[in-house]
Amino acid sequence: MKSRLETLVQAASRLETLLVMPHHNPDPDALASAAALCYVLNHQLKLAGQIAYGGIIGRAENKALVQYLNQPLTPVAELSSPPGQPVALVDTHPGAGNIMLPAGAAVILVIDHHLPLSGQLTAPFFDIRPDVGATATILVEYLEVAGIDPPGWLATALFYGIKTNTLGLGRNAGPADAAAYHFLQPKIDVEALANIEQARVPPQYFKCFDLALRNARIYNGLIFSDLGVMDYPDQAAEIADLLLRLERARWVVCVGGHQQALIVSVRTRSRQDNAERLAITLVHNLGAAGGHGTIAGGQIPLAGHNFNELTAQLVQRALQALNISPDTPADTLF
Ligand SMILES: [Mn+2]
Repeated sequence: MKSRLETLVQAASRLETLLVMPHHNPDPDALASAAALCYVLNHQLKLAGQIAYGGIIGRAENKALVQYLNQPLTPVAELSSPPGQPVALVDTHPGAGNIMLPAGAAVILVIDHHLPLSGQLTAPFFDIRPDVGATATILVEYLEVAGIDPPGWLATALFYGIKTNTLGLGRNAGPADAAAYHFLQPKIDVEALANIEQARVPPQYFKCFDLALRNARIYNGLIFSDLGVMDYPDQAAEIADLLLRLERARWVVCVGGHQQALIVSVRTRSRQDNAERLAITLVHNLGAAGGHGTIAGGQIPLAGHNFNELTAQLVQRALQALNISPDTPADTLF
């Protein structure tokens, strides 16, 4: 770990600026990891990283986290990055399908826990560990080895990142995640965390739930739900997590439109199943997907597609991939 820190510091040592980018529509793990990387580099090199993100931060908890971080986050669209702008990617990697780099950007650092699907990474520094449940876990190791005692806000954000990504260490988590979680726990701001987790939501939030539950169709162990047009892209994942609790559920696929894309979220209950593989099969030839263990997601550009036909096609693809007869009658929730 010490040599990894040295290599990281070395790779960033001559930079004057650094754009730190989490993936599109960043989640708490991506946001906390971006903030932590800035903190480490500022501590080690006095390098002031700028965090920039694409997509939107829509989920109420994530908005509350951003407010709590009190750290400027710039939408990519508002950037004017010079050619050759050095970029660090966190919780994603080049070619992942959930990151759009500014034109001419040069990826210098990559820290992620998603396994690259194809090709070799050529960044000067990369630390990719598919065996950990959250990128925040990796950043905690850098803080520890650098001898940094994280301030309460950073500990809280990283803790929340690990907590949400692993459902409190219960999903896709390993020993490194547990160690990071317990390292952070005494340092967190308990009240702030409770406020983030219980963030207030607008009435539309429940409207989306209502639609998702009415639209849920159950085919043996697969639940498929079409959320229609969503207020923010994370809604598909949020509802997929909820539906996965249904007694009969082994797989959940939720789809919903946001801006010009169909967002696809995939969940499975079984550690033997591979959510990423199903997500990739679903979007094959249509869009991009990625994931980690039992959770995955993807998106399909809607241009040139009829929303309902596309959704029907995804149902057929899911049934075929899961060896469920296409003639299986669909049940409803109630
Ligand atoms: Mn993430």
